[in-house]
Amino acid sequence: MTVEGGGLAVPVVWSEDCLLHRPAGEVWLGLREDGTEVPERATVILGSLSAAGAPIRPAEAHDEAALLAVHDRALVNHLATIWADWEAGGYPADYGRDRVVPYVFPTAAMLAGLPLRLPSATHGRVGMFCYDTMTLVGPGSWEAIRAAADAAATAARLVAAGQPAAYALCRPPGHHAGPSGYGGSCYLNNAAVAAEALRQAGAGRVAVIDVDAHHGNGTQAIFYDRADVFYASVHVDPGAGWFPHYMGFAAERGRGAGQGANRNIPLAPGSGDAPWLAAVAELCAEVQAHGAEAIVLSLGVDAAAADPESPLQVSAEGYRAAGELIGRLGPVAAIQEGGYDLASLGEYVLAALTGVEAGRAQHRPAQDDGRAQFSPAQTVAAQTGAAQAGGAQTGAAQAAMPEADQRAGGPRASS
Ligand code: SP5
Ligand code: ZN
Repeated sequence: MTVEGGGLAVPVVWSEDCLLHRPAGEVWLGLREDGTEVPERATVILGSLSAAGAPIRPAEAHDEAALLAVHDRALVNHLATIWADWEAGGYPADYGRDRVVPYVFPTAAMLAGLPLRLPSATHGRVGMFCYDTMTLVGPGSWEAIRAAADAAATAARLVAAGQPAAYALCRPPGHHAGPSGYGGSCYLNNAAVAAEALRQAGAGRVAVIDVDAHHGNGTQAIFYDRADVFYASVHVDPGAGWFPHYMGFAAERGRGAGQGANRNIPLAPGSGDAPWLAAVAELCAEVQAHGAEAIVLSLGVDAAAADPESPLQVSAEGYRAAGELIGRLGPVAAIQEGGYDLASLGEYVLAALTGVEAGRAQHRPAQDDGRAQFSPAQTVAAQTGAAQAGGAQTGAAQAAMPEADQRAGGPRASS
């Protein structure tokens, strides 16, 4: 999987609409600051991958069903309509509030056992969906949120269609967005959309490996009760004082049918390549044992040494090595998450994808009959019987792929 001249062959799925989201800051500890989740992040990454020769593919429009597979309708409707409501309510023009920010949160402590009601006031309603003050909505936000999810679904489709790996340059990021709420600079969960798309395309079991510096609480929440999607994350220890503060602990191992299908490895602030790569290797071993047939890589590069949002100290070579370990597991849909140091962002993403590509070249599927894109990683899954179930689903999914193409080319559901 190399291009002439040795460049990066992994397709990069992209939409210019991802630049339309301009949060214009974040409110942190009561003060509005510039914020680090800026449009330039995407242009820097795109420039780096383009210069490396990667093919750029347009994000294909998907209908609402792709979003509703992992999110409540109430959240999707809120995100699709809140800016129009905010503007119609005169908040920007009459009150100087140029972005949507919540101020009241219906926490368990506030509700005290009473049922959650939808507030009549627009400014009262925001806190029902947005769980922090750092995740602002403005005029182009919904178009970008939607484009990022489309890019993720497109990357999953490319992988289901036989690409060894594909990368979605998603912005805004997604792994902090849960079934019914958003925060942490994330709105809809792009990685979850990709994982669900891979399941529906015939992968019997999928794993999300999350190497963003922060715990992906949203992705964990979406799949916490499910055995078919394993969530695995290495991140800075929330117990040491880091976002998202309330989850990401090692004791969180899944629930009900999903018991054992969730794995968190929190690291001490200051951790560098050695402990971080050891954690990635451990996550890979667990993903393999789970029998995942396809991998979603939540590729945040904010564990970079120079990143302003995290105290981890991982090098670009560390990210390359992680990508290689992950690429060996099976087909990879990589989804951009965080990463905020504009000077090194492009180098880190390129390093990670270069590693993924190298790992994919080393991958030897358990059974290679020339048609099955999805097959369980190694023999562990075969022992559990997952191999046969996955193989049977794969054939049907590939037969159905032209239909999926037609749907992807259809109009977006209007908001
Ligand atoms: C996707 C992702 O990486 N989201 C990161 C969310 C964590 N943001 C925490 C922000 C804390 C405030 N940052 C202040 C930086 C110094 N002004
Ligand atoms: Zn992050």
